[in-house]
Amino acid sequence: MSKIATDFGIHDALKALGIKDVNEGTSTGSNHFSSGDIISSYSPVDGSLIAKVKTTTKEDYEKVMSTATTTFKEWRTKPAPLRGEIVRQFGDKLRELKEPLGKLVSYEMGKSYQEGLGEVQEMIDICDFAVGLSRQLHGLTMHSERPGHRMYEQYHSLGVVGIISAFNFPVAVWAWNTALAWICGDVCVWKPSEKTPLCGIACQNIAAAVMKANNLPEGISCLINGDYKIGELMTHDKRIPLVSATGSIRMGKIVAQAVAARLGKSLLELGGNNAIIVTPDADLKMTVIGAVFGAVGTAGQRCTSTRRLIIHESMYYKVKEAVVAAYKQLRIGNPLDENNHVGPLIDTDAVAQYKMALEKVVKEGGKLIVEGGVLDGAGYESGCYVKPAIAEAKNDFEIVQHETFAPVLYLLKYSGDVENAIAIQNGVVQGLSSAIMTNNLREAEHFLSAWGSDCGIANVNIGTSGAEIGGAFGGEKETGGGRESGSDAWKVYMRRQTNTINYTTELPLAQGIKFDL
Ligand code: UN1
Repeated sequence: MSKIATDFGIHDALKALGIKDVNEGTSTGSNHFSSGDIISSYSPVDGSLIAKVKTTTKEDYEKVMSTATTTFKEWRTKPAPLRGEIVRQFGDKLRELKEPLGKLVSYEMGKSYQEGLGEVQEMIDICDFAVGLSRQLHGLTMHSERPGHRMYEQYHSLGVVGIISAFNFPVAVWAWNTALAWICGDVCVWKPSEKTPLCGIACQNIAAAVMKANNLPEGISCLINGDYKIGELMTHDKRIPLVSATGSIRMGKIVAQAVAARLGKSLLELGGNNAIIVTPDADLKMTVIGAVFGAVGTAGQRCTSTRRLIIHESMYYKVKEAVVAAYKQLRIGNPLDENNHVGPLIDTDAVAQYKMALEKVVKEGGKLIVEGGVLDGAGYESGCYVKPAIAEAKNDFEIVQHETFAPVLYLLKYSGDVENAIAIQNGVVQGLSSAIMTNNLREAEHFLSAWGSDCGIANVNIGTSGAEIGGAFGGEKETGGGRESGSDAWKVYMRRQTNTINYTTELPLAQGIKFDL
């Protein structure tokens, strides 16, 4: 174990979460079986090996799916509030294990410990939400056009839900899906990112303990591990009516096509290219906090990260100076050390992407005003630490149109009315999150109107990242159109059935059609 791991209590955290040196990467029911190759999980914090995970083979996958489909038949018969009680207990376990799990998230993924804790809090919040929802899976009743007829709709459990999640939110995004799926009576098969397999094992261990304590099969929550090939088995599998996938647009297009080819449902939460519009009526202090947290939080690796600042020309120099000054205060280093603001990128491939983005923006005519660069030397041995960078650019640069998962912020200038800023903001293929900083009611309402932001999330006087679980989360255009988490996102995890009941002795036909025998 490395010095950082020892100093920051990683060993105890792993122990509390039931992580061994080599972990079973596949789990269902009371059996644990994995016979595939081993994934070694290295921490981007210090480059050291944390533990190993056995991957899932095709044969293992078949065993998982047969357990999941059998378990579904049992789980769907439990009353929804009882399923909610299981989710409540799961949330309680997360409260108990918040610190070790937050620490593992921070050490395996690289986000700050505070953000690791925040991620676990997001899991707890969705559990609370799901518990209440377990008594509210309402359908509507309608008036029938025929006398003596009753019409209503109900929501039934859907089946096995496949979850593919990304490294950047290695535990919360699974929980958004799984807490809702469970109360809906579905069982889940989860493929976490191969970059954060231990977070997956930790969550599975927690879920398994709750199931065991309630004499329920662990198969309600199934885990498979491996690369995209194991994900592909799910996308092509007719036994999985819904695949919920979070990740890049490239991945989403592959998943969507495979699932659509078998007429399954997919819930996609893909890339963003999020902007904050800064109008002449913006509060400068709030703008700086929102923009800097949005751009450098999670080292720019959130799908909601702020990538573009669209600033009115009258404010441009003031905002630029303030943001550049704030970047000078940023401390980059070990994310478990709470004095640091920015941790490492996930791996050296991500560092290469970051370097390429900086080269490209200059090549396209942009200007780096906070240079960035890769850090080396003491504390930066993993090679994954980079300095957040800022470039002045134009919206139509190819690199600005592209989502680079790194702390690179583009400053764009607009003139005239807020419509011009909105046109720039909407002028990308992605449509996840957006924000406007203004104290002007007309501008704010314009931004929120049907001819305003085209994103799934539009905020006023708040940055682009850090959504609460109570709202539906997701975006439009190439972000994929899916909605997870709050509001009525639960409906995608259920199948809707319309029921019409005739309590007369006649059989009148709808639309007044006559058919006399
Ligand atoms: C993601 O980056 O995939 O709104 C999810 C946020 C977080 C979730 C981000 N609540 O930034």
